[in-house]
Amino acid sequence: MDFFIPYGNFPRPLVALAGNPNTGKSTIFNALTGLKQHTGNWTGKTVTLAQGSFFYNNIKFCIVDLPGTYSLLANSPEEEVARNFILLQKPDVIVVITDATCLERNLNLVLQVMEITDRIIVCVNLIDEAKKKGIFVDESILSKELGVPVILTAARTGLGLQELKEMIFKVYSGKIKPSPQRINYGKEVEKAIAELIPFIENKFSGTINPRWAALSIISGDYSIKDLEELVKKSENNREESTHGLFKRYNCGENIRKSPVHSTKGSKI
Ligand SMILES: Nc1nc2c(ncn2[C@@H]2O[C@H](COP(=O)(O)OP(=O)(O)OP(=O)(O)O)[C@@H](O)[C@H]2O)c(=O)[nH]1
Ligand SMILES: [Mg+2]
Repeated sequence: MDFFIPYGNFPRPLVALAGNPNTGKSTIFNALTGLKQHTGNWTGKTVTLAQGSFFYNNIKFCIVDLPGTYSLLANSPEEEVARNFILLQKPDVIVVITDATCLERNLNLVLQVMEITDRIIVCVNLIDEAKKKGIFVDESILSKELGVPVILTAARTGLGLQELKEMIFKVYSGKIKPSPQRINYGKEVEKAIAELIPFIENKFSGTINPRWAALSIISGDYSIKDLEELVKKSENNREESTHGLFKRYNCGENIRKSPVHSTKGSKI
């Protein structure tokens, strides 16, 4: 197993595993690659990434296990590494691993990744644990609501992992083209985004997703190098940014309501 920092050249096709902490990313990584990565949690560990590979249809996919993050807002070294990897390495496929027992909480990251890339698969893991709690996720409704493929897995027993590999291949090869539902942040914010995009395109000339960068600026995240220069453009939009983030959260809640059923009526 190799450890490395997230900059440099990676073999292609490149697959990234993203997700909230403790959703089973490393378990899935190990199962797909046959590697034995330590899956424990401990604080203060250096942010390193595990790289491995798997074959599907005679194609060797390089796969990277990103650190667990709740968002891509670069609030911590983990978030910064995950965000920079997704933005700069532009993986061919990003699998966002979510926890079926608390899907709503996980959708925030899913929606953020959907703002950066189209090549996304949502993996709803821990369905065995969810079942025990009487929670069932309808993958076809969730997939329709999000506009991206959804695969249910129980990584510990290997359930759904073959389907996951097949879906990675289909998204990579273009057999399936996800079309993520992008949040409409409302007139004011969308206007601010539209005004910022030309400046971002001019500055970064296609290296990062301009809509995502515009949203970051409006949300007050200036951590990407050189974004500061664009900040002045968004000075008038601070108030709307809070509104936009609020809407993002609410969207997660709405999606959660339809495809997730709890037979016990418990709060998910
Ligand atoms: N029951 C059950 N347990 C699982 C499943 N997937 C992972 N686990 C367990 O959940 C725990 C966390 O799994 P990890 O693979 O370490 O999760 P992670 O997302 O890599 O965690 P971080 O790297 O800390 O973000 C481990 O004890 C796994 O054995 C699953 O589908 N079902
Ligand atoms: Mg892990």
